[in-house]
Amino acid sequence: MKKHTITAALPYANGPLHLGHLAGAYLPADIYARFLRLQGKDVAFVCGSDEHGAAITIRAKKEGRSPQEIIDTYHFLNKETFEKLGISFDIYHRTSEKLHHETAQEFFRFLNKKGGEFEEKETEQYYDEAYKQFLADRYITGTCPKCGHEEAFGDQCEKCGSALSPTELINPRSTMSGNTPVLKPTTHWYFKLDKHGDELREWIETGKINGVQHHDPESWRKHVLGQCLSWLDSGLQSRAITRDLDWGVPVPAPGAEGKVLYVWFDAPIGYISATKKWALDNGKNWEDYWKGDDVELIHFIGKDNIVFHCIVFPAMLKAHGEFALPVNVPANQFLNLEGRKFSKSKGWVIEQHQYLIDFADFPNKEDALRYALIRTMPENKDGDFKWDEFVALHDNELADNLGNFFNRVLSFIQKYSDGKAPAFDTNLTIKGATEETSSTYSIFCKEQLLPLVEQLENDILAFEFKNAISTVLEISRLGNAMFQSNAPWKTAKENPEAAEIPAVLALGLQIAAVSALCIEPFLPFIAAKMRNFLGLPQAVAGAFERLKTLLNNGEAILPAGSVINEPEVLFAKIQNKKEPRWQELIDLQKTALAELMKKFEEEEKAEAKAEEQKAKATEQTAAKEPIEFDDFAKLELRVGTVESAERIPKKDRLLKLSINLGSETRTIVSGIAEHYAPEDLVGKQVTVVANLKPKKLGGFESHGMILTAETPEGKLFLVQPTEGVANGSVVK
Ligand code: B3M
Ligand code: ZN
Repeated sequence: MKKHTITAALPYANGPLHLGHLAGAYLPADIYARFLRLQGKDVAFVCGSDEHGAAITIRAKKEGRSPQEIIDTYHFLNKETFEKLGISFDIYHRTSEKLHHETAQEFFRFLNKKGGEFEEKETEQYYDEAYKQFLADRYITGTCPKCGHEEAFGDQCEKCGSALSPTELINPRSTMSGNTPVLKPTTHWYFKLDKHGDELREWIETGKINGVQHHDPESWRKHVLGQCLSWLDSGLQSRAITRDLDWGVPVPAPGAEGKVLYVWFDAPIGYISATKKWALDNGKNWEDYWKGDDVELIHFIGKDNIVFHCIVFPAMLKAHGEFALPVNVPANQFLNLEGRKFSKSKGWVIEQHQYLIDFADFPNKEDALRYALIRTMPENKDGDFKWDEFVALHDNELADNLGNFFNRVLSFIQKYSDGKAPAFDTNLTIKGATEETSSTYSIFCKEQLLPLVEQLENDILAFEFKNAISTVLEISRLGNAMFQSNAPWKTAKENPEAAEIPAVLALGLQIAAVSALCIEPFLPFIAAKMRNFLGLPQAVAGAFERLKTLLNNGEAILPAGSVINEPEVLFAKIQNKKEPRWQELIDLQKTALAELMKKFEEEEKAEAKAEEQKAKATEQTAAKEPIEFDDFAKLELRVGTVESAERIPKKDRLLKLSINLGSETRTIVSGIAEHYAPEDLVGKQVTVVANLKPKKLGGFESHGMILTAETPEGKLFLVQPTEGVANGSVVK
């Protein structure tokens, strides 16, 4: 039997996670894992904390705590929050565990011994003499050579996004001591990634491994393939996989004292050690989930981790030789918050644990969030989380569609069927979703419900979760429409004994039970509630396959006589006049963000202005190249008098001037509106460049320009003759 190994990126245990992380990797992975379990598949869904690397030590230093304290805090916070949100990991492991250290060291030892995969190289790296320590890339800041940003890191400039190496930084500084670091030689192990370039290309482009079909490359997301190919095209190079650091997995090799494995070498091995621990605790064999042809490995990640999961880790697995490669890496793009990138440092963020605190007594808070995130999931392009949309999705789709349908069916069962699943005439024809369509119960199940259920299955297996959840809502919409066209409440008034009534109720109940099961991978909390109301046990492995069989045979999920519970409202609307506090809660969130946004806009304006002034100052001081007299003589400068001046609507900087040049009057558009009022200009003499080619400015043709002197602060003054001279006089 196939083994499905599903991994979700191991988050650094250096802080709480936000909604972008949830929508990016954990929620899609959870939907997929839950669905596969419903299909009865053998699944290992593994994750855990990434507890090494500079992300942790920097945070520790900043807070004056030990790395151990940091990882303990955030490992448990993240683990609990995932549980509360229903992310159904089979294990949430930690890379600080002994088992992980051993697993990563064993992997390293194996490749080191194998030969041909690693090389030792001596290079010069930055060293902080005060701290007697080599500096990880993140410990060095300096000026970005690409954009001039003064706080760029040794591995990346966060302003312009360029990938950097520490020696490219201008004015490098150590974040430890603040001093300029010195270059010192050190030896490291490098993984010869380039050696695997051709195999990786074959695997990515054709989905084949050594000529044998492994997966269908068409099933991979375009943006993932695109990133992989651009990496391969730019040529692979060997990569250092060790670091001079005292936090991490010690390098198991002679002469490697004081060195640890690079965090991106040990972290993906964390998937393997997590599987080992889970297997150990559950009487399984971990190798079944990682080695051999029966393994279906899938990595759920955000797009910033693509290269490590599609190039580096597969190359490591391939180099080792015994491991299976992923059959897909359905990386998501990024989620924004109200149109802006999440930024923890700026406070533009909704942390997942904070959401649970803020909405503590909001009913269905977990599923309301899951639903909004699934509907805006950044599968193929960036998504946007907006509070107004959160409300609309909850009220208009969950409450009005799914909740309303479910409630309707269950209240009718109470009212017209004594709280029990009705017995009915299976040969009876009832109306379908429209007045014009009609069928028997079993035909409806087979021809209307089953195709939707199969559609849902295809969508999930193709990692199209947004489409998949729409299909579930399509099922309840169908149920609502079927009820509406049959109108059993009307029939009950006209003919309470009509055989259509139990038949319609039975079909409604069937659709309600189908939606309860189909919604489970997405909204597990509400699914559990729905099953409780229906008196169904919680969904078990293989329930989905059983559902398909029942629908195909036109059999009822709830046989006649099954006791159905009194319904309660599944989703209380947020926009609800009688209970305004939910909307108030949302408004609080919106106000906080709006205030932040205002602050950002002001800061950005001030920044732009400062930059403009800086640019001007450089322009002022920069001397221009010497020119020949002939160059100057090409200018025709003349004195003129401003006869009229007016503002140009919507052009704050421009004035339209009429200037008398003696023999003619010209229209000149000038950028001095912020320095002179129109009325102050009329009658003034100015110096005009009279032989400039006409140019369109602010919607008017400008025939020349007037000369001004600009101070370093950016103020403009007219250049005028001190005494009145005849208009048209030549300036030389
Ligand atoms: N910890 C980076 C991240 O959290 C890294 C992922 C490791 S997955 C093996 O985005
Ligand atoms: Zn930059």
